[in-house]
Amino acid sequence: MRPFSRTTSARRARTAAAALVALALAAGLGTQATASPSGPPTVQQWEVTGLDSATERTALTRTGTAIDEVRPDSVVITAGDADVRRLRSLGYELSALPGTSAADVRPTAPSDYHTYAATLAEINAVRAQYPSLVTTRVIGRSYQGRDIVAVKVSANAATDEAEPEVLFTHNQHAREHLTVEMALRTLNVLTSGYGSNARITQLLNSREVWIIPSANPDGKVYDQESGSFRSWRKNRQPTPGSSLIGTDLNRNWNYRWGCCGGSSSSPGSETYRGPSAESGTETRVVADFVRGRRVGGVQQITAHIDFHTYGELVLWPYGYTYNRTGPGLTADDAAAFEALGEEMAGSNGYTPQQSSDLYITDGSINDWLWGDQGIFSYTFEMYPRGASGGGFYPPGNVIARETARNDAAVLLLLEYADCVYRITGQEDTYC
Ligand code: LU0
Ligand code: CA
Ligand code: ZN
Repeated sequence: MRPFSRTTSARRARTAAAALVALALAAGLGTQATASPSGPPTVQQWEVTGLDSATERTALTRTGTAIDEVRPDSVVITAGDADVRRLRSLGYELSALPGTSAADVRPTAPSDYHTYAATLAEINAVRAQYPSLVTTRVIGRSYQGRDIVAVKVSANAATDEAEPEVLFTHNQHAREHLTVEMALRTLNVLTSGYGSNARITQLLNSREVWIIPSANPDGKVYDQESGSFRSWRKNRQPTPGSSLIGTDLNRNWNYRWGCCGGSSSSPGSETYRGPSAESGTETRVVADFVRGRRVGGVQQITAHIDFHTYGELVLWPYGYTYNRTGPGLTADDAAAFEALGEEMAGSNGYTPQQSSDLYITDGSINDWLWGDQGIFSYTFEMYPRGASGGGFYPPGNVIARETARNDAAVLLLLEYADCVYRITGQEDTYC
């Protein structure tokens, strides 16, 4: 039960205002639509109080709002002035979180994180140092023409050997820069460990690892390289027939796309799903790459993590339904997802849960990779746990610690990649 009656009245107000949601959607809620008549738009984080269940959080996302953080009785969102007015008119109660505007996060300098160019330079340097372990492939180009790179790490990397493959994707969301640092960390840990660490040596002798350090380079550059961060989430692709820019790549995948109220049809929304599945240039590039890893009709990639920030969570599918099982996701599959998810979370101290325990999402990468490709696909929401740790922009001095924190989980995933069902003792049935 909810402790305060004011939240009950807030809920009643929201119910009474439900018809206004359609209006809000038509208007296109989103941080780019925040021009204020009284001055320049202020985008910052707000706490929305009186929400304590996944269904209530999903109701909020149906207004086109992206949730940054889930708290026991509230959520945190990023919003501009117009968003705040609109949500208040719908009956939501919002209070500003001090220290979360773009000006406030300037102490976290954009230069604390690798730029996209610096990311590619580091990858090339590692490849030059370990030519037998590392190859790179430009799998396609972003909307604005930047290279989308997949880095392969394996013994005899230049040869496509018959070994289980593991995929790590990063930076679907532009402002989640810590995830790019995570990609570089994994690349460095694996290459430097080969030949010196017996476990890593054995894993690279028997697995092929693909790292896509940035699935959204245009968004990353836009967010990072203007001098201060812009809190940008989506890609930078204009929507046809609209002046608005950006598709939420993690609502654009082609599995139950737009099915279930877990994304927005409004181009201005932070969770805009795009005009069609895989309409996002970058979604299409990564999806084509994954489809290309089918050899003789068999998908070579068996396991995957999509890195995001923030919340310190390990999440698994489905996101489009609250149900634990669904079409193509049996009770045995769910048990394996949960067991491996919990073991990885045990190694990094994150909270393990089904993705929809937060709120419904549809068109997410996890749902497509599992539902369409049969890949055990997780999302890691990295550091921090909450806005007070810096939200999307934690200080640069936490990068080393918070990426190293996932080393063990990365190795666990590689270890189980030959047969994830081994974790529940069902290898004889499924592998
Ligand atoms: O896409 C998202 O909304 C993710 C969470 C889902 C994978 C369930 N959260 S994020 O956008 O804050 N990284
Ligand atoms: Ca190999
Ligand atoms: Zn994200």
